[in-house]
Amino acid sequence: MYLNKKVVVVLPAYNAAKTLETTYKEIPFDIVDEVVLVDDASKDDTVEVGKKIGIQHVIRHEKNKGYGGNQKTCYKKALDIGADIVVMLHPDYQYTPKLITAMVSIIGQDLYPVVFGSRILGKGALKGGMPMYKYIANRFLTFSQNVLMNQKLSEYHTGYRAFSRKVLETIDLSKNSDDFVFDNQMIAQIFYHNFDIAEVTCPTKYFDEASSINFSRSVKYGLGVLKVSFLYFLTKAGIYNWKVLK
Ligand SMILES: Nc1nc2c(ncn2[C@@H]2O[C@H](COP(=O)(O)OP(=O)(O)O)[C@@H](O)[C@H]2O)c(=O)[nH]1
Ligand SMILES: [Mg+2]
Repeated sequence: MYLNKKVVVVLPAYNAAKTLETTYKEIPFDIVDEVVLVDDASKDDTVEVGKKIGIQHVIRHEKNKGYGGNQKTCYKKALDIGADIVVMLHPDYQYTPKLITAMVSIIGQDLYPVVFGSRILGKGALKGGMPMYKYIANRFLTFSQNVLMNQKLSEYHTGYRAFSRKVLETIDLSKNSDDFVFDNQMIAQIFYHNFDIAEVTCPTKYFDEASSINFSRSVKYGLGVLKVSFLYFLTKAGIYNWKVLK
């Protein structure tokens, strides 16, 4: 609990057996109440590891739904078990769980309803080994998105995010893609409903288990996020009515 608010960490997992325990052990259980692991039909023993280390809620998709589909299950479960603050953390140990305390405190003190762990604030990304093409793409996409959405985030692509219950109850995640672009649609919905997003600097690590997305999937993702920002721009300008935002 943090200031009487229930804190739930959700772990959207796909083939995370090797890194799950290390990630889980670093979660600050002095403030985190419960953990939800959603396994998206992994080919390894993610579920067995999750149960062995004592994660309270382990859910398995029988069929692979994708990263967005996985998160839909995560947030639904977190709200069902009464979360007031939800932190989404990748179980691939790319982002340190030690930052959860800082992120939760920003929401818990009612400063901001959403907090992102940013790899781009500061110099963490390249130092942590982010491939140069991903870094350049991130910077280019972020610049374009800030212009189109009239916002000022340091990046739109981090996998480390915390939300207040109110935000998750306000936006309609069921309309979003089941693929990676889900994350970006969620940001567009958050801004559309006039919630602000805070950012904290987050160290990041790139190693084999922490990064599996290849070049062609990255390109598909890049085009997808530009489309999201463009539809957001058109909807805000009253030229188009993008139902996902509403
Ligand atoms: N549910 C689901 N998650 C996936 C799939 N492929 C990758 N992921 C997850 O998506 C997240 C981001 O992928 P990752 O390879 O770490 O990308 P990177 O860290 O941005 O290079 C990780 O938490 C992966 O476990 C998939 O097919 N289904
Ligand atoms: Mg990763």
